[in-house]
Amino acid sequence: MWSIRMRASKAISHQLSVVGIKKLKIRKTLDSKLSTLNSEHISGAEGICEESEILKVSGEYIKRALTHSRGEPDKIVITIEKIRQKPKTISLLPVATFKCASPEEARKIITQKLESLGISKKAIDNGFVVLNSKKTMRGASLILLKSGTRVEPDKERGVRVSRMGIERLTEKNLSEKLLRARINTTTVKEALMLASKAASWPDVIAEICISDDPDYTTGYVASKEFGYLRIPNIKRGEEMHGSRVFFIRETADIAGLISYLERKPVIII
Ligand code: WAQ
Ligand code: MG
Repeated sequence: MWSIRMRASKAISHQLSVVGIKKLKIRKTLDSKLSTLNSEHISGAEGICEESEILKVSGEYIKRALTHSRGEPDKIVITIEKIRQKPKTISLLPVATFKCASPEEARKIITQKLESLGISKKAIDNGFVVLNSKKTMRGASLILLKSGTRVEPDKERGVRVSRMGIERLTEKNLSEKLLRARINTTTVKEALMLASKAASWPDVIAEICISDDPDYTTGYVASKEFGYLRIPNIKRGEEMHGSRVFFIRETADIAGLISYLERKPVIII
């Protein structure tokens, strides 16, 4: 088994003028610093596949990076890594779609769902600050469900859920099920897999997700209690912000949680 990850970004350093700096050498160092500090996330993807599928999957990821609605990247990084650890097997969360006409209604639905899990108003409000922030993260924020404290170590990057795959037969059944609901897209499948992996960790109580793609306005709230609940019109079209937030137990072992989300191979059966 192999883990494949893609990350596409665009430098925004040239928009910040480094006025007055004439010496080329200094300017070059500064530029390269700025380009890592000020690169905008365009898109990312992660999956697990067999060796025979590596070319196909990485080709699909590169195509996705090059045709993304968030814009044209100037850097695409593909990481292909052999997985030595035995994957853990988990199952998919059940899927349902809410009726929802606006972001305001979405917030009400989500708040009510999260409060029913014992997540505090403060934690929910802090979650929405991250979700509505104009600064898009590459990963997710971790929020303690009572105090509302943000605990991910890198607030610009967030925590990236990775290394999840799905058994062929399970994927086939899922596709058929999603097809009947007319939502058989890579976006839905990948989001459902991500949410299922995150929910499989005991300290993860719930997740909210809003896509950062300007043309994708359906988000979700997920938990092992109520499954994966899709919420149409969670944001207005054209908006470039979006994010993911995990609400975690106040007593969570944060390093253990991050290690599970980022490194532990998981196969959905
Ligand atoms: N791990 C953690 N956070 C991530 C990851 C990841 N692997 N991938 C994306 N994010 C965060 C990051 O902050 C992005 O800005 C944000 O989520 C949105 O990512 O059933 O497409 O890839 O129709 O734009 C929801 C599907 C689609 C709802 C979500 O997210 C449905 C989507 P995007
Ligand atoms: Mg996106």
